[in-house]
Amino acid sequence: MDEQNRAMRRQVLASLAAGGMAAVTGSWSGLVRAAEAVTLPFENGLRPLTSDFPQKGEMLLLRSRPPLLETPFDVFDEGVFTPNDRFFVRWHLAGIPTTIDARTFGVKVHGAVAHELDLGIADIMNGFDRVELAAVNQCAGNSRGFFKPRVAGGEWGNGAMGNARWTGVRLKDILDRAGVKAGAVEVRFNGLDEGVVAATPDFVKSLTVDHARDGEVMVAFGMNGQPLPLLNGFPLRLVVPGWYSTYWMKMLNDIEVIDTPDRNFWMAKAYQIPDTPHASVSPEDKSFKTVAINRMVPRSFVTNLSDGAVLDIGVHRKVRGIAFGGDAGVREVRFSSDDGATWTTAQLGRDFGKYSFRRWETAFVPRRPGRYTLKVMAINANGVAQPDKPNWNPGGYMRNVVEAVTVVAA
Ligand SMILES: Nc1nc2c(c(=O)[nH]1)N[C@H]1C(S)=C(S)[C@@H](COP(=O)(O)O)O[C@H]1N2
Ligand SMILES: [Mo]
Repeated sequence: MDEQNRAMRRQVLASLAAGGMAAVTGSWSGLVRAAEAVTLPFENGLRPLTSDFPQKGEMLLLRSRPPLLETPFDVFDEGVFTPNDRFFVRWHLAGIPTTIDARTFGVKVHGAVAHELDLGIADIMNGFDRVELAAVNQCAGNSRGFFKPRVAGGEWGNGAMGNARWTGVRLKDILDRAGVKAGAVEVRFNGLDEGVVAATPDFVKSLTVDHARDGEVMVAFGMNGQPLPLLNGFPLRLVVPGWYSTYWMKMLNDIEVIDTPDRNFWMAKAYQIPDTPHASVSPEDKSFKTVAINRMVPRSFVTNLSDGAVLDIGVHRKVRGIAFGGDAGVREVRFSSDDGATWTTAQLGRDFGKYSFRRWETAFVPRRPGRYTLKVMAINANGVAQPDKPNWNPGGYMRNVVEAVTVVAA
């Protein structure tokens, strides 16, 4: 990041700390104008494009209330950091505040602690060490639309993910100030959003005390050098590097240390995956052990070519894309131009840290006319590779497969 960017970031964050910046936006429940649409490559894949949501540019609309907005895939070709105004949005409950006053907003830390805390934004920004980390935020249901047989749930393409530089403070430091009592087992997080009918279970998520205190989990107020957009959790959100974003609580206003494991709906019933390799089962299988979804796995994508692209015979083509290692760095990205029969190692771009997207690039020269199936596979620092065959589970979680793009040389 250059000096000018740093200076801008300091200014923006300073004005947030001084309470000089409140997210005040209109409501977005009005009519969404859809001038154009995109068709994702699966059944019922037609998605209107909308620019009608506050602080958001053009996004694919899955649902408006509560909002589900997907990042158009070409955004991922533009760089490893996903711009805030194109970053995907996912909420479970329709009662989302449209105005937040940064001067009065506070986070409570309570439960099995020695001292309860009530921290304002300025307390968080000025009272603890600041940390910055690049990390991928990916919905557990990213790419669910590709599941065959189809499953219930938001039919995302591959754009329910994004990578940002998060600025904030360590959750560990906040918990240490409160003093976690011996015998505490988990830390539960809640945000300002709520259901519109009383029967809807409030969206709360928990991490073990050890995870919460690992020094990496962070309470973030900055995203790519700016305050968080309202729909991405202004003014504070949890960042849980390497874990699916269901744990990345937005509009975080409550941290409760608990001394029994959290059995609430969102931990014990929702977001359960089969306890099997790749969280995969066969659709006929009805009895399998489940666990709460947790660490991410490696993925990689071609970003500058899409299905059906026509290439010139004998002409050198750059093929590039993004990869991420999940809960570890990217060790290697492999590329194949013959449907996986032979592989070469792609060149990796700059390393922004093990939780970030990483650029990869390679060259490809189609020698004969015809169709070519290009494939890309990431292997992370723990040696975990993407599977050849897509996984399947009834929740449509953790979609993973070596991705393929079919191009034609003519
Ligand atoms: N308060 C709150 N935080 C939340 C959620 C929510 O519904 N409410 N959804 C979670 C899920 S499932 C996802 S995928 C991410 C989405 O983060 P984003 O909207 O910033 O992309 O937020 C997480 N944090
Ligand atoms: Mo999600």
